[in-house]
Amino acid sequence: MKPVTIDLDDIEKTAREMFEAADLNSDGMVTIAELQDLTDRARDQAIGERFRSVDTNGNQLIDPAEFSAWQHSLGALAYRDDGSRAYDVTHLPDAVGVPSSSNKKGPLLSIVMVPLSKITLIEANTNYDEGIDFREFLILQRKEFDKADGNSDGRLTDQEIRAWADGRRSQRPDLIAGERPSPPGAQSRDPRAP
Ligand SMILES: [Ca+2]
Ligand SMILES: [Ca+2]
Ligand SMILES: [Ca+2]
Repeated sequence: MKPVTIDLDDIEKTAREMFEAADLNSDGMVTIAELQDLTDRARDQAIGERFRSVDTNGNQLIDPAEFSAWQHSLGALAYRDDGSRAYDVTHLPDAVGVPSSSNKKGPLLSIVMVPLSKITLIEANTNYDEGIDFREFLILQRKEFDKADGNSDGRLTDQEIRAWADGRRSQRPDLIAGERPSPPGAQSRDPRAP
């Protein structure tokens, strides 16, 4: 079986999907307000789902019997076996990650690609305007790709990605860059360059 590798086309295609998912008004720019909207929608959806699960007869009201039944179920389920809270709305997604519908490359892309969050937006917004365009987002993703591409052949193998992720976890960026040193604060490539 051919091993799965990631190339820049995969990064660009997936970055495009993430960007379009966050660009709610499709104007080619992702703003903080749009990311906040996405978080709000996720929260509203979670609350809506919770409400519907309690409102068992679906009349849009929670009557005392339904409330009591819900509390009862909470008693049994409030804590999972591992002690974590089963009902926790604090872990809602606040970033757009690699689409879960991605093909078999998805798991590797998820390791190497940066989710589109408010922090990402600030980091990628190199011209300090109201948001990031796709080019700015792609430059950020390519930086990560280049860091992970230890042998600089334009393809990421499973091993390269995992080695890079391990290095990132252990806070040893000097080991990640491999043969090609890239000092902190190195300039990103000029997008206007040929
Ligand atoms: Ca927009
Ligand atoms: Ca910008
Ligand atoms: Ca490589």
